[in-house]
Amino acid sequence: KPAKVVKEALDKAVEKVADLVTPPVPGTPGSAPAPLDAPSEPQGPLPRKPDQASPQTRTATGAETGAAADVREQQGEYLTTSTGVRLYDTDHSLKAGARGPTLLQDHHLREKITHFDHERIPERVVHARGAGVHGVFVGYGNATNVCKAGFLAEGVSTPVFTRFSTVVGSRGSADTVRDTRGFSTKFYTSEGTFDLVANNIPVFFIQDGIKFPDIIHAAKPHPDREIPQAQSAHDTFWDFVSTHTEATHHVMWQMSDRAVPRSYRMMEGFGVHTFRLVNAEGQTSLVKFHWKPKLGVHSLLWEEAQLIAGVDPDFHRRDLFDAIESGAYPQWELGIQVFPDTPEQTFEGIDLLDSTKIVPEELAPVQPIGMLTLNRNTTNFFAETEQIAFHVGHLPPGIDVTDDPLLHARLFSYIDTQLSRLGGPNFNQIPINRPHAPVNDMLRDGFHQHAVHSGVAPYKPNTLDGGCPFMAGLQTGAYVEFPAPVAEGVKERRAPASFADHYSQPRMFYRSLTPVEKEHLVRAFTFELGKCYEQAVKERELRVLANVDAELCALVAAGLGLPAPEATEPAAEVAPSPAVSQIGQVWPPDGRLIGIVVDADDPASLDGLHTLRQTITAGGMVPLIIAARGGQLDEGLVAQRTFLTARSIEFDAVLLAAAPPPAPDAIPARDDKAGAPASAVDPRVVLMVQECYRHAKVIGVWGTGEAALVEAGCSAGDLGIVVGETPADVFTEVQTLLGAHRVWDRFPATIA
Ligand code: HDE
Repeated sequence: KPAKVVKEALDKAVEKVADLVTPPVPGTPGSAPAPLDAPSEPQGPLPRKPDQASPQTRTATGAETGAAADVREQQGEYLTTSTGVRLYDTDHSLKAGARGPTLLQDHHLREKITHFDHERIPERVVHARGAGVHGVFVGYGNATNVCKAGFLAEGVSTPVFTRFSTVVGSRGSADTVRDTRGFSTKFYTSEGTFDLVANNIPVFFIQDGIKFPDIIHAAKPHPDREIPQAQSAHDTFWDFVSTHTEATHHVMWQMSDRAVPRSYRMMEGFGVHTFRLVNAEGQTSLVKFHWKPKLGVHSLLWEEAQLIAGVDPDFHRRDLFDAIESGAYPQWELGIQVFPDTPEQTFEGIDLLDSTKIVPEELAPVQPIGMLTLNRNTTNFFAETEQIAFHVGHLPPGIDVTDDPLLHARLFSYIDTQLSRLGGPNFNQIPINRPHAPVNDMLRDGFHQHAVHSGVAPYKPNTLDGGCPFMAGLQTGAYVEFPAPVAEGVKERRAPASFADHYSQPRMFYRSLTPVEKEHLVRAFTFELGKCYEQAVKERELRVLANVDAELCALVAAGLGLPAPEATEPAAEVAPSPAVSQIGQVWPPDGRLIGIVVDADDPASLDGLHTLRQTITAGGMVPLIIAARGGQLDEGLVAQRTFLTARSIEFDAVLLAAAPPPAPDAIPARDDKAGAPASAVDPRVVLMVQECYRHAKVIGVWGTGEAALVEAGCSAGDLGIVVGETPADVFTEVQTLLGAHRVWDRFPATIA
């Protein structure tokens, strides 16, 4: 009898499972809707894209783990649980009947939700918003006389990962806010990892790392209601920097165009601190690291940056990924300024341990020593960009630190922060962080230990593991700290006297800018201080600016409607450093976006566009056709943007092949009832021309396009407007003008 009961129960269960496994007929009661285009058969993995291989990596034991072990394909044959059990349904919880309660027994439900609940990790306390990509660094070989690091030798190619970031905002904040940008590069060298954790501004807010929490607390949103996000235009920031005057030099750079880059690809990078290099003979030099972009240094205008923050908050991230996807690999030369390693550690009177000072390039030229090419996008943002962990202490033999007190706090901070961000001490075992040099450490256990360490003696000295591992020496590649003499004195909390000059270099910076750059700087100060509520804060910052430069102070004061105070410190004369200015050179227009406005209903506006597109692409730029509607316009010509999706801020130059009439989805720009004639041109095209003009962008016109120009209040004779008969003629001149980035002369000269 019992056997019969069991058999009946089993049969019932099998029947039920069979019911569940047989997919219900779509459309019948209780069935899920038929999936759209979902594959009905299990599929093998899709062929991996060439860029999907993870870096060649090794575990902490030194065992190699290749791409195959680390990259998990989404398109496996069957969906499984995390323990590899195949699943027959992931859309319905296990319930007591179709309308009954959910059963606690449902392991798949609980595993899926629990994992989801824990998907987020703490964001970086600073530099939370970033974008990272892979690349390669090739040494020129000319640095071997000052540095023995193998990756700098001629032709040596080293895989790298570079992460660009803003400092203040959260992970989801906009890319184009006014802020310093991070520029961190991990070199996976064969002698161990080298991290160059740099910024796009060559100086820092503070001279001693103990002040870092203060400046960051001041810059972050106000603690009571957490606003503003990713901005320095608020009282706490200006309260701090106006009372902590060593920040002045950094603030000058941050109020300049440097803080609103056009693209990550068009930024310089600076190691900020002075490092010590050691060559094969044991001789040392002091150096500052620089990244010089092949595309030049270019910025947005403040109004553009603000518009982009709303229209396309991912502007920089998208720009970087699109460029790499299209094969336009951004490049930078790594350069060094080299100074003799003297006991004073100064150069031409500039204290090399003071991170608020630069050494002007006119005094110590930047010598290129290798080339960085970023050529591969990430496969998984979280696994790579989010989990990468940089550390200024990751140095290969040949690169050593100096006694810069800012650098020393960083040597502590970066490892400490990863403990909470990446959940334990084994973060260097995460694939993106794994060194490419063999690892043979005696670090054991801890959260997320991936290595299965063999042996019984993870200590030294030992006999039980045969004394392994052994110590290297200078000849066998050991990292030996340079025995630099330690400064004499007593223990004290005090800065050297040479750190006290807070105004000469800010003055040098201001006086090195062109009039239009000075004007942008004045406007930035006026904007940011204008956003402050506390009168005392504004007045105090004006007193700081009075010590920098009287003209600067007077202009900002005028904008704020406050009296300009007198300087309280004697102003030493300084020689300008033209190298800090961004204007005046001609750069390749590679990677620039060219918008072309056409009339979808006027075939004449498409004449010559095939050839024009080819010319633009061949010149390394990206043509984007803008029309009233999307889709095919002509054989091989597609509108990539519509008047609804396009905004001027996306383009470096705009070409008008037509003056399209208002499309049905346009909101009328004028009130016809007031008697004004309705615009003959789509108002969004008119706005695009007006914004391009205001933002000093080149505008090219042919065919009926001139009517759009006129409707926008511009005319053919205006600066930087190229009118011609054919697209080819017009574009040749547009391309030449793009070399200067903007039509700078369009800005009224209000400063000498
Ligand atoms: Fe950082 N900084 N920093 N910093 N920093 C971090 O480390 C810190 C400083 C920079 O893309 C944190 O992993 C202190 C100067 C970049 O992942 C943290 C001090 C420069 C990045 C930290 C400084 C930088 C960071 C947060 C004063 C330019 C992004 C997350 C002594 C040369 C790295 C992390 C990435 C990130 C601390 C000053 C650049 C908290 C204490 C100067 C580019 O450890």
